[in-house]
Amino acid sequence: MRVAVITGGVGGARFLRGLQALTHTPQWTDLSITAIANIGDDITLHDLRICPDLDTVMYTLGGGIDNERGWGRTDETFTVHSELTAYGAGPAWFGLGDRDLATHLIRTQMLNAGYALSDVTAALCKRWDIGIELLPMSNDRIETHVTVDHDGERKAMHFQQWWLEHKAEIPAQSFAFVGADTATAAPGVIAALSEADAIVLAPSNPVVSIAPVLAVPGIKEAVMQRPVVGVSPIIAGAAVRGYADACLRAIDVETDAAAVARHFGARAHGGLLNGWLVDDSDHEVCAALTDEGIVTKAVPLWMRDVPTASAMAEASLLLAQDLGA
Ligand code: FO1
Repeated sequence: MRVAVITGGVGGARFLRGLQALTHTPQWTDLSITAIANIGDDITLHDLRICPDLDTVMYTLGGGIDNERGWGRTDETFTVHSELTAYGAGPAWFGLGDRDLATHLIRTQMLNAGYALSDVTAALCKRWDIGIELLPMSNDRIETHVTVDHDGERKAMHFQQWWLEHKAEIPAQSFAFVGADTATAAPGVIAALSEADAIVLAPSNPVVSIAPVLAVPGIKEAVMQRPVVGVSPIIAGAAVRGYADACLRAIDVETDAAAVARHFGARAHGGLLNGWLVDDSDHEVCAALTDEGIVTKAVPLWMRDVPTASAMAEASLLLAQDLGA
C-alpha cells in the first residue's frame, strides 16, 4: 500500500513514527510511505537556513529527537546560542541547539553550493535512516508570516516570532504563506500524491502546517484525486500541543474535532476529506460528520508512545481501505 502523508512538525512526526513502525509488522510489509512536509516554518538565522518541520520529522524517525521538547536533538546543549545572546546577536527566543546547528550548517552549505532543498533533505536523512521518503512541499522559499495589530499598528511578523517570542498571544489577523503562489511542488511530490493508494493529513496544525502545503500550486488538486483521511489534531476541544487554538480562532474555526473536519470539507461537497479520525472522547460527532459525507471513526488519538501512534496510524489506513483505497 502506498501512502502519502501531509505533515507539519511534532504531531505529524510522531504519527509518522507510528506509521513507519507498521512496516515491520507482517500485515504491512508492503506499506511504502512518502511524507510531504511543510516548510512555512522555515527561517534564516545567523545566515543559516533552518527547516523545523523537516528536521523534526527527520530526528523523530531517526531516533535523534528530544522527546520531551518534541523538537531539536536529544542530549542537546545551547552553548553557542547563549554565546550569541551574550553578544546581543539574537533572537534569544529561538533556541538553537549545538547539535542541531550541525544540521543547519550542512544544509546551508549544500544550499549555497546549489543543491535543492529536496536533495539536501535526502542527504541529511541518509545519516538518520528514517525508513520513509521525506520531501519538502517545495524547493522554493516559502515562509508563513502572521499579520497582527501590535502597538496600535498592523504589521506582519515571521511565524516563528509570533509562535516563540509572543507565544501566539497576540491575536493573528491573518496568515500569509509568502512565496507559495509562485512556488513549484518539489520533485516527486505530485507523483507521490497521484500514485498514492491513500493520502493522510497527519494530526498537525490545520492552519500553519497543513494549509501551507495545500497552498503550493498543484498539490491540493493532486490530493483531491485520491482517497483522503484526516486525523484530528484537536482532542476534546483542545489542541494536543502548541497553539492550534490561536490559529483556528484567526480563521473563525472552532477548536473542535468536528469543526476542523468541516473546515477541510467533505469530498462529496467539493472538500478534501473522505474520512476523519477523532479521539474516543469525541465519538459523539461521528454520526453527524458521516451523514455530511465525511466517514468518521473514533479511536484513541493520544500518541503516548510508538505503539499507540502505530494503532492510530493503522486505523487511518484501514479507514482509507474501507473508503476504497
Ligand atoms: N520551539 C520552541 O517552542 N522553542 C524553541 O526555542 C524552538 C527552537 C527550535 C529550533 C530548531 C527547530 O527546528 C525547531 C525549534 N522549535 C522551537 C520548534 C519550532 O518553533 C516549530 O516550528 C514550532 O514548534 C511549530 O511547529
